[in-house]
Amino acid sequence: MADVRPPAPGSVLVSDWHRCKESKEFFNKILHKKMRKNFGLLESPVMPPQVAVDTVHYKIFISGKSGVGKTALAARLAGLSIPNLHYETTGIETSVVYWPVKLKDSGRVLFFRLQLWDCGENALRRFDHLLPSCKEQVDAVLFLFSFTDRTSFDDLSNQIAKWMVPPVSPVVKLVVGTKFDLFMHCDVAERDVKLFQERWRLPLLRVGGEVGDGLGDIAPVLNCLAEQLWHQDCVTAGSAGIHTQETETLL
Ligand SMILES: Nc1nc2c(ncn2[C@@H]2O[C@H](COP(=O)(O)OP(=O)(O)OP(=O)(O)O)[C@@H](O)[C@H]2O)c(=O)[nH]1
Ligand SMILES: [Mg+2]
Repeated sequence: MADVRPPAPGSVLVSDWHRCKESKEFFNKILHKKMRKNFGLLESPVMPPQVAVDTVHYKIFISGKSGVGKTALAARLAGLSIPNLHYETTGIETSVVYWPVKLKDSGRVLFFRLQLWDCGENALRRFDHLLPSCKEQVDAVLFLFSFTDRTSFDDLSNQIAKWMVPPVSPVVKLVVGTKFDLFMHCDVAERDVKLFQERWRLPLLRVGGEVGDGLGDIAPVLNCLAEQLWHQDCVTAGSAGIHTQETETLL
């Protein structure tokens, strides 16, 4: 099946829902003393029984050359601090991020459970068995480049093209430019980013800087990812009303 075209931003989910008062009771479940709660593999947010919320599960692979900021992005999305030094990831590390969203059409609230797969680029090259397990049943790929490393940007097309070859089943593709805070060392011109976007027509987000204690800096990435994933599932299921993960409903 061909890849699903990304929906227009804000057309599937309520944008900036984390800023609405009514979302507080849901976002409070992923926070503890204003910091992000860390969820182990078997843990999940618990809502009171009268507020039953379904959880939908996805596997996300973070791709990009060594030092581009894959581990840092996984930490940022999970609300953890980012190590200042580059410690090469020696294998696969997974982390779980929960993110509540509100569907625009039905007003239904869902928890997205995103399992992030971060694999060190040098480990991927060294051990042939790692990439197949990262790719297995993956729902989305985040293609990373660094604004301070031109070669990481130039290599993007190559990376994306590899995921376009059939029989790869449809996966959501998102491009993330890291180290946007290091503008003094910026090596990728805005003009080139525009040309890239015109060619690939993929959502492109920019991240950088210290991890803030609010949700504001990660909300654009997580909302964009959740929106694409939900849309892809609806299109794959053949009808916006029938969702493939309906059977996993947790009541
Ligand atoms: N200023 C700034 N530094 C960043 C950012 N993202 C990552 N870094 C730094 O870049 C370095 C490398 O980041 P990592 O996340 O470890 O790189 P990686 O892609 O996981 O690399 P491998 O595990 O070797 O494949 C670290 O020193 C981070 O602190 C960012 O957005 N801004
Ligand atoms: Mg790493």
